[in-house]
Amino acid sequence: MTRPLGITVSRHIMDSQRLHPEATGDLTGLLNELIVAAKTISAEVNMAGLADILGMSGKTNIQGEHVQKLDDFANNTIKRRMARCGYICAMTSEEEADIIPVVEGYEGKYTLAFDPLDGSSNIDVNVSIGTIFSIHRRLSPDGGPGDESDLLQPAGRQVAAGYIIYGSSTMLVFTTGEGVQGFTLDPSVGEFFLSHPDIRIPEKSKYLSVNEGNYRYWQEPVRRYIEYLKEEDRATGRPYSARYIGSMVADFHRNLIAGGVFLYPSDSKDPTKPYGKLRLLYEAAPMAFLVEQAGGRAITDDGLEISEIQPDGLHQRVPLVVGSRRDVDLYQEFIRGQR
Ligand code: P6P
Repeated sequence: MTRPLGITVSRHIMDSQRLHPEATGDLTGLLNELIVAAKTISAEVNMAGLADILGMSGKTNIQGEHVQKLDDFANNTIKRRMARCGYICAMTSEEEADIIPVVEGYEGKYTLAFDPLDGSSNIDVNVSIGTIFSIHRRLSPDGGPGDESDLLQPAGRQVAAGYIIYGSSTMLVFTTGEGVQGFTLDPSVGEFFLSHPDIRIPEKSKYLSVNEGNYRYWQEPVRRYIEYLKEEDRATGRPYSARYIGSMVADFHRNLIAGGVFLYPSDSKDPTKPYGKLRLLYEAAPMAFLVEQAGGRAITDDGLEISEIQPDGLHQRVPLVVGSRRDVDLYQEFIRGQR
């Protein structure tokens, strides 16, 4: 039996580009370079359990977190490939304190923010982890190196965003503003094939995704919202089921496909992190673009649209409530005192 002709991600991107005669092909080129990096990381992640790559590299990143060897590998893979791709003028990574310049003479018209391996604390326990990326059009004049102002742009101005999840299979999920497409890697041929066209997140869900270990540290409306979702009321599909892996890409992906609301609220647990743990530029912003393109919603725990926040730092943290639109709308009623 001949294998059905799958649509590769490169073919999908080219088909999308053909719909935009004004396109120069630079975004296509950027995405294709990112995809090569993703395949390289996927191969390494899948070997992690076998090779002696597990364990700490003995370094800590800007967040003060132990950097595992796979974190280093993923960060360097993306940084080295993208610094010479010719499509970006500046980068920022969760693993690097400062802006990452591109190779002189290779400056392009986009910027890249990325979390090379989110959820890396789960590497050693074989839980799905992921790479997250966010792309903006530079604001500074074309030509020459970009600067922080090119990176510090609101999520609503993203040109593209997505993630690669290294799980039971490796998937690439991304948007360029025309819906959300999902591709699954066939490692036997090294190609991503379209497996989840036009992903839509269920408008209302039955899954709650939050670390309730922080319950005592949350604002009172957050606690009341969580308690509401756990009450029994069959008419409104309650109680919700709890699903929390502690790897945002994995939690987000499950919610995107099956529906759900994910929260990482601000908490009083760590005075140095009053706004929770997640970063805006390369975690909340790309997930906000994706979820909105799939029909969902993303706000802070004060009810501000993630897409409208003007970033004030490369590693700024924001509280996040993201997922099925009606679940996030309901949260906003609690935080506005309407419930
Ligand atoms: P907690 C992983 O380290 C991460 O940044 C996200 O991927 C994940 O959602 C979150 O932290 C989990 O944090 O405090 O619940 O363990």
